[in-house]
Amino acid sequence: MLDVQRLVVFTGAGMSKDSGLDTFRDADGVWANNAPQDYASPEGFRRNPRTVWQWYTQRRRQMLEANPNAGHRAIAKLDTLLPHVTVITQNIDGLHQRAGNQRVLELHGSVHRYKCSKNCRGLPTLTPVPELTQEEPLLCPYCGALTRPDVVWFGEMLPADVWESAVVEIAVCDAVLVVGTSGVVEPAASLLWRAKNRRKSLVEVNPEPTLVSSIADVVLQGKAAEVVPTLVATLEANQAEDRGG
Ligand code: BV8
Repeated sequence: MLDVQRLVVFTGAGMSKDSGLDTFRDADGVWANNAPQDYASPEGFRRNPRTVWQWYTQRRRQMLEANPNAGHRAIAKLDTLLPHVTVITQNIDGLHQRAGNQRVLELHGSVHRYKCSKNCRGLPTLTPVPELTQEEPLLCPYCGALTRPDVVWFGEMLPADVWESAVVEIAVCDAVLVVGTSGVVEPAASLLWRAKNRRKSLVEVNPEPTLVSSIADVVLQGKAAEVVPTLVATLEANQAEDRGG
């Protein structure tokens, strides 16, 4: 990462674990007690809109109460150290933005945005964010259909504009720092194989081996909140040394 000008930081749920938010596929993860098809699919929402609405409201409450951890803050610091940093995240918690990163691509949307479940205006009709006390899905102010979180559920396409931007950033970057993802979910993970095929340097930070480990040039085993700050501090020290001649 020393002579990197354009860096992509690709993150998953493990990035926010040190902020107290559960991952999905760890033993104590979200999917351990909640079937994804019931809570993170259009069919699940159609079957039980109230249940899915309340589940996301509860997660939104947790995400609002959580704070960016040292790993998020170190990634935000990269904005001041490198000319072009793009965070491509699968997370919906908004913690990278709260840490201060200027360019964040949310592949799977955001729990802090809501939209018409029928996308009645062609584009997602973003409606006002409901109160945390709202227990029933609000109705779309334009067509009367149920509203829902503006997140990407299983079987749904990723937002085309975000996806296209992510593909471009991977194509033009010098390196990818991959933090806290199992590399299981597609098409998000395919961006990492695109980077590999284009001979980009891949550095992975994760306490466990993952599908990504097999294509990473460097695997740093450890927690995001511990390893990423050390990595960024090393980069900063090397830059200072280079300036010092
Ligand atoms: C699509 C919603 C097609 C928001 C999420 C069979 C049937 C149907 C579909 C498929 C299928 N097979 C494949 C698919 C495609 C499917 C998919 O990939 N399934 C997987 C499970 C096999 N993908 C889709 O359905 C996608 N859409 O394909 O559409 C299509 C095409 C054309 C036209 C129409 C449709 C949509 C995928 C998005 C689903 N939405 N979330 C929400 O509620 O959050 S996915 C969910 O997984 C989250 O977004 C999450 O971020 C993402 C990826 O998981 P990770 O972030 O990697 O989290 P995970 O728990 O897995 O790993 C955490 C890691 O952190 C671990 O490695 C752990 O070791 C590490 N860790 C732990 N502690 C720390 C740490 N790291 C650092 N520090 C720590 N302290």
